[in-house]
Amino acid sequence: MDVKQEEIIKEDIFSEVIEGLQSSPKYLPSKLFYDEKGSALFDEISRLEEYYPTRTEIRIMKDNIEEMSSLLGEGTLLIELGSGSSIKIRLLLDNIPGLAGYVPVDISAEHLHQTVETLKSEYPQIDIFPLAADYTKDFKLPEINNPYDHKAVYYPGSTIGNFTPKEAKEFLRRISKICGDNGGLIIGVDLKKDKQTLENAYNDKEGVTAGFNLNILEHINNELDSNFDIEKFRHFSFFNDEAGRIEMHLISKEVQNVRLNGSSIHFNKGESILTEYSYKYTLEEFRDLVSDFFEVRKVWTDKENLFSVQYLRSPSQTLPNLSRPWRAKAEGKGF
Ligand code: AVI
Repeated sequence: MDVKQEEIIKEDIFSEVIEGLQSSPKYLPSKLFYDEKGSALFDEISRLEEYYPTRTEIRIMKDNIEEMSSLLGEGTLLIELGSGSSIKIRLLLDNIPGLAGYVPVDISAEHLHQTVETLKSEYPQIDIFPLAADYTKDFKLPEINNPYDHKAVYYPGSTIGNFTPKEAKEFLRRISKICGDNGGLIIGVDLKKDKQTLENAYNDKEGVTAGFNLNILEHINNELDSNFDIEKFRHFSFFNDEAGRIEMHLISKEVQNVRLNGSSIHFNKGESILTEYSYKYTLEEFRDLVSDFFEVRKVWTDKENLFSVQYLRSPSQTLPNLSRPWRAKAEGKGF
């Protein structure tokens, strides 16, 4: 991605910041969590005792990788949204037969570059077509000069839960277009469970999630002309039963005014900034959510039904491509 494109992505995000902080109630886009420090904090979260999703999803992937890979099948062009989920993507790269190529899509050009460099040295036989883009908006795939049979989008981590159901449907609509006929989606979906387990996962004892939440303000300070004092905010998160979601907020500890790009944002004591929703679904709720765009072909879960990995297919199926041009390419490379 060139410098200009990167600037456009930044400008888009920061106009969302200004809009969110001038709204009532206030909110911030959760993609702003992921600057360098925020990404490192998220890695830390994913190793916490209380945060069950990452390790459970990895367990489900490991236990079922053969079946997943054979369902995806030969000639797959694998597109990962939010690249570099390390162990998980490696399981797919290692196991999908005759993979036609891998397209990591990430909003951070720098993160993408690092991931691609590492993966290229580990998987010299796989063609990688990186795309720096904000996948929450419309995006176009890069030119793929490899023959392939079908596309499979990989969207792990239950990041779908960070969209509202309405946004999730809009996202699924766009992804189903990218998948096209014969395409599929492998998606991680966190499941509804007892409230205590859910709330513990977003209120860990060590305060890593609190630091992750507060870092969004530091990130804004680093990128915009603003003077948030993170000492004057506190982390608050809870499971909203009625809406079926975890909500993360930052609460202003006092009355204060914060400078933001030439204007002043006023906070009352106790006023909140909503920073994230994390929706949790039952399997039925999720099937309904996707039903306009995908059929749920297979659901894998762990023993305790904490998390699921699901294989969704575009409903309109065409006949398999019998000439299999991707195969010669894969075989030529000694797959
Ligand atoms: C990335 N996403 C799926 C995480 C979640 O669980 O919703 C982000 C997160 N927020 C707090 N902890 C983790």
